[in-house]
Amino acid sequence: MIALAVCCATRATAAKAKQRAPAPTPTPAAHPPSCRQSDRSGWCVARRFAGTVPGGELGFRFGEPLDVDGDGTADVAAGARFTLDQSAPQNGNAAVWSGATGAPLRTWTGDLPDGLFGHWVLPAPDLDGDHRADVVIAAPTARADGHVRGVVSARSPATGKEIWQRSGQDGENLGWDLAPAGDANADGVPDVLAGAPSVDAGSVKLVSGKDGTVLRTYSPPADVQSFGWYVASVGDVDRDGRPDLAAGAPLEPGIADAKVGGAYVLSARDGRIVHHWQGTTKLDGFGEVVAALGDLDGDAVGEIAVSAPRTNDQTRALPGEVFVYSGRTGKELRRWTGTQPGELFGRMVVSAGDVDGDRVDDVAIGAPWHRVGERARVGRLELRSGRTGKVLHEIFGDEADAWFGWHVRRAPDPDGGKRPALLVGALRHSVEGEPASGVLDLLVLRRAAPARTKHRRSQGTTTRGARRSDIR
Ligand SMILES: [Ca+2]
Ligand SMILES: [Ca+2]
Ligand SMILES: [Ca+2]
Ligand SMILES: [Ca+2]
Repeated sequence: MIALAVCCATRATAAKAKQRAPAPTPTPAAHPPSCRQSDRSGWCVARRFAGTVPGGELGFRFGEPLDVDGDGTADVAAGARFTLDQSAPQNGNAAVWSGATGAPLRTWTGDLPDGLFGHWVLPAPDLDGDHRADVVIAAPTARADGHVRGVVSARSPATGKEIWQRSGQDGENLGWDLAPAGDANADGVPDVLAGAPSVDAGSVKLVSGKDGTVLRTYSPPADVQSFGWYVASVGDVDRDGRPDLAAGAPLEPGIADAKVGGAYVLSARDGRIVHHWQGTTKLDGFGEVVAALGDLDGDAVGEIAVSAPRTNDQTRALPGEVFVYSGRTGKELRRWTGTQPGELFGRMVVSAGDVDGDRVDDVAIGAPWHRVGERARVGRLELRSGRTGKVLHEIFGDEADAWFGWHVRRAPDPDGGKRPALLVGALRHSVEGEPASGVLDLLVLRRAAPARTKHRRSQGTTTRGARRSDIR
């Protein structure tokens, strides 16, 4: 209501103000302008990738763009998991668009009824040896041998062909979440973490990027349910030289069996639990998203974010929270709360890279149900300084029921420079009047020209050994 009042007061007086005050007033809660239509500093939309399936919800989960066609510009891949095909429901589709031109490069149609093909579309560095990036696509409710198992497949955008396919175990929903794992088995091909949260405690599989073989299964010792709902590779927290992994278990029972949710960091080497955190109430949704952050406190180990978006709060009275824990000690370093009840703050959290240029990685947090005036579920993205925890930027969606900020990933500067860039999904944005088609906006931050140029030796995003006193 406050935003609306400010908005309308500004508009009502705009005609009078125009003549005596030529400087434009920034519109509250506005979506960034197109980079082509504005040369002002701040965030602008370099390109919008629009879903083509009415109700398809493009971009439920997507990865960082990579160059699939070898033109030197990273390309965007995402799926619409609710696509109807041949009158069978929710077959889904997945597509790759040229980052340079916006043209579609490749589209795959799911052929597994109710499979939710395209639920996750993860670009991966070259898997089949043709020196071009490929994609890994999840259909987590797909059936195989008559059972719901989940199917994950790798495909080449260059040829369209399937490189490998992997089915999960009976009922486990393999591929509910995906994350890059780096080259874990040192065979020269990058591997993938795939969550399978729906059987027993739930698990995370390390899947070979070369042939889809399950190299290792990670699971907690207790039956916490839903482990692997969300997964992230988190860098080497136990300092044994190998990157480790984090996983969320948002239905984990706590005291009196209330599903308070949990989150874990496991050693990649032996599956040992390095850290375990729990939510406090069954409303939390604690562990729905976990993320690897940069080293925010200067102890040379990256931190872990865990969100509690309050998804289960049917009264929509709670705004959601994001917790930042020390990767080294597991201690809570920061706790951030949303700005509006029911906005699902933390339904997405991810490292945003160094947005403000202070060499410490910053954090992007989505609140896809944020209301703007009378418009419900417009969505909001909040950028927080990794160094100070302060809000650096707020970016809003541009229509009601857009769900802007549902999913977010870093992206390379589309012009090949070093500007911060983010790929932000608005899951239920309309396209040409068709609701819930979904769009992805590639946002770029243009900085004001600096008053003077400082010589900078390092492009690193961490400041080693510099403990920051503002962190608890
Ligand atoms: Ca390209
Ligand atoms: Ca390839
Ligand atoms: Ca640290
Ligand atoms: Ca920063």
